[in-house]
Amino acid sequence: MSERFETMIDLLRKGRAKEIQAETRAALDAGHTPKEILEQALMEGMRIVGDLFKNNQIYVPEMLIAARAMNASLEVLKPLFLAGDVEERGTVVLGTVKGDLHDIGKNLVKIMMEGKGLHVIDLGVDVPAQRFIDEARAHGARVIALSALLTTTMGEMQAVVRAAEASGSRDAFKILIGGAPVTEAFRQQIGADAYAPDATSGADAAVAILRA
Ligand code: B1M
Repeated sequence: MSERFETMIDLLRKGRAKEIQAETRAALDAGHTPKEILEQALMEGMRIVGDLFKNNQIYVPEMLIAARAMNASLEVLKPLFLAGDVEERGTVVLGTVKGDLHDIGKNLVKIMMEGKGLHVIDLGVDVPAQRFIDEARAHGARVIALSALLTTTMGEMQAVVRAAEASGSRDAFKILIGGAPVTEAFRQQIGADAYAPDATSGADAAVAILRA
């Protein structure tokens, strides 16, 4: 790994938002692509932060400041993932499910979807099942995209499938799910329509649904 990415991971771990922004710009100037910076510095850094937390070497406040630093770096990268004149391809309602406050993966999914010309209604975090259905109806969205990072909240994805069924509008939407604990087997188990392992394939899956 490059020395610069090691420095960025260290800054992420320490939650140094301003400094990591400057390093992000410096990495771009040095010729690193946004994708390399995202995957090799930011996501690798968050993986390390997660491992430190699991091993009780850091606690929630440190995870929180690392997340803030990641968001600061993403602010620099975001415009570079957005394409210029893309034709609008349809609307997606996106959010992190009820009980879950993790939003970095969701924010990445949003960036990648917008980069592919999708109009994204971002409902934020801790979103109750019925709200996804209400907002999708209100905005004429054909895709409901759900993120969950906790094994204790991924069950909420099934609550969204059930809410769509109960509202009599299950066929009006395709439900796309993703997040670290989520798998294709889980998708099948809860009767969602699509699963994506990362933000880019999440955006591709939504485009494919809206094109069909
Ligand atoms: Co939390 N946390 N956290 N946390 N946190 C994890 C997820 C954990 C794995 C850490 C660990 O123990 N190793 C663990 C979950 C264990 C489990 O359930 N199996 C955990 C825990 C336990 C908790 C708390 C319960 C801790 C506590 O309070 N005791 C608590 C829960 C709060 C709540 O949500 N109710 C908590 C809190 C927090 C913070 C608030 C401090 C902070 C989040 C801040 C924020 O998001 N604004 C935080 C953080 C930062 C993490 C880690 C370190 C990093 C998560 C992250 O942003 N990763 C995380 C450890 C880890 O992930 N290794 C951890 C980077 C991000 C780009 O990846 O979100 O996975 P990710 O997104 C990926 C894919 O999953 C996918 O695309 C992205 C890549 O391209 N993806 C989708 C995501 N959504 C998608 C949707 C799609 C498609 C793909 O389609 C719709």
